[in-house]
This record gives sequence, structure tokens and C-alpha cells, in this order.
Amino acid sequence: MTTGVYDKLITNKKKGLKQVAVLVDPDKLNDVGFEEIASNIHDAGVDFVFIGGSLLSTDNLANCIKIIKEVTDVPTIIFPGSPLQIDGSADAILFLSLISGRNPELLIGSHVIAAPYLKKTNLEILPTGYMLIDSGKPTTASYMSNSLPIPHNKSDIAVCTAMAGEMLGMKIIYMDGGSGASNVISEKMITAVKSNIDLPLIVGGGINTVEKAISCTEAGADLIVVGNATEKNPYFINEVTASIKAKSSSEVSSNIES
Ligand code: 1GP
Repeated sequence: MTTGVYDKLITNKKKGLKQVAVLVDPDKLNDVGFEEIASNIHDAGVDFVFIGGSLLSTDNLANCIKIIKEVTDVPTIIFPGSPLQIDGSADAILFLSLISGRNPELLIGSHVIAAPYLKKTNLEILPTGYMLIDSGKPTTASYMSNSLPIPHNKSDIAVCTAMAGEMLGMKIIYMDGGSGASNVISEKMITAVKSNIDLPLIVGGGINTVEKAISCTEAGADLIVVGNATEKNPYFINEVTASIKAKSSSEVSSNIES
């Protein structure tokens, strides 16, 4: 079933409107925290809520989705660290294939396990070529995935990997430095990947200032993902969303006028 998440992503991409997703880790907040962040996400005009984590050690996922959906109609997308993170009450799920790695479980094994459960839900399935990029220090994502991230200065490897993902039929490419990354992915690498694929490009990991967010979108990200920074400053969501939207709307307007 299609709930329109991909349509929204594609429509905004075609218009040149940059988009923002907030990543909520169900382990890191309680019910009051879920309500607060959902309200903030709603007020800020965020485009999507990603929910999940590389490693979850609570059973908060279903409750987290429930509370967020009670507060806002911003689409909820599961960003799963494992097949245990499937919940049919969200709107969509990133069906991640870790194409930067060579771990067969994360290229096909987990998908086989998840497929019959997903088939019974109404989740919109978003086949996503997921690329971990080295960000200066090991992250939970790189450790838990038992895979080597692409070196941060090897744009050619990133480009070829993204192109292969597109040729394999993925519908999205997600370049991730990992949650809490020390360094954001370089503009050079983002631009190189962007100019070699037609798919929507998601970029995340270590985006903790408005300047970093803008540099990622200017380099070619269609959607940026912000996680950790919102935990330290809840109003970062408002600042970053307002800046990204103002900048990309004014660029779209000036393109129409010229
Ligand atoms: C990680 O891209 C996300 O998968 C978000 O990263 O928590 O560093 O913002 P941060």
C-alpha cells in the first residue's frame, strides 16, 4: 500500500525544495519526551520523522510511534537497525540494503527474514541503498553492521556504490556518517554522488549546526537527517528547518523568475 511518503520525497525533489527529517531514538526518551519532540517536529514544519536505532534495548518502539502519531501527522518512517524493528503502525519503512558493506546479512539475509512480516503490514516499503561513510570515529552503526564504512575521502568509491545501488533498483540513496559522527560527510563526496544518480539523496550523521545542514543541502542532499543535535537542543529542529526551507524556497523562486 502506498501512503505517499515516496511521492512527497520525489515531488519536493523535483521542485528543488530541500527537506528535513528528525531521527527519534525510542531508547532515548520517555512518553513525555516523545510528546515534546513530536510537538516540536509539528511546529517546526519538519517533513518526516525517522524512528529507530542501530541498537535498541527497550521495547519503546510501538509506544514511540503511537505517541508521535497522536501529536502530529508528519509521516513516520521506521529506520530499522534490525528486523525486530518492524511496526505496522508507522507510515513507511526504509528497507535498507547496506551497499557500502560486504555483510550478506545486511544485503539480503535480514530482508528475507523481514519480508513475510512486512507483507502483512500496510507500511510503504522504501528500498534504500544505505551507505555508511567513515566519519572520523567508529559509530554504533559501523560496529553493529560488522562492515567497513567507505573512507571519507574516497568519493569515487561512494559514486560507484551509489550508481550500483540505483542500477539494482533502489529508490533512495542514504549516505550516513552514523549517529554522533564527528565529521559530516564532505561536500565533495555529496556533490560527486548527487551528480551521478537521479534518485533522491538522503544525508545524515553529525549535522549539529545550521551551517552544516546548509552545506549538505547545497552540496546535493535532497533530505537531511538530524538526530543527536535535537537531544541537546530541542529548538535546533526549528532553527535548521526554518533555515533550510527559507533558503531552498528563495532559490526556487529566483530560478522561476530568471
Ligand atoms: C544517523 O543520520 C542519522 O543515522 C543522524 O545522525 O544523530 O549524528 O544527527 P546524528
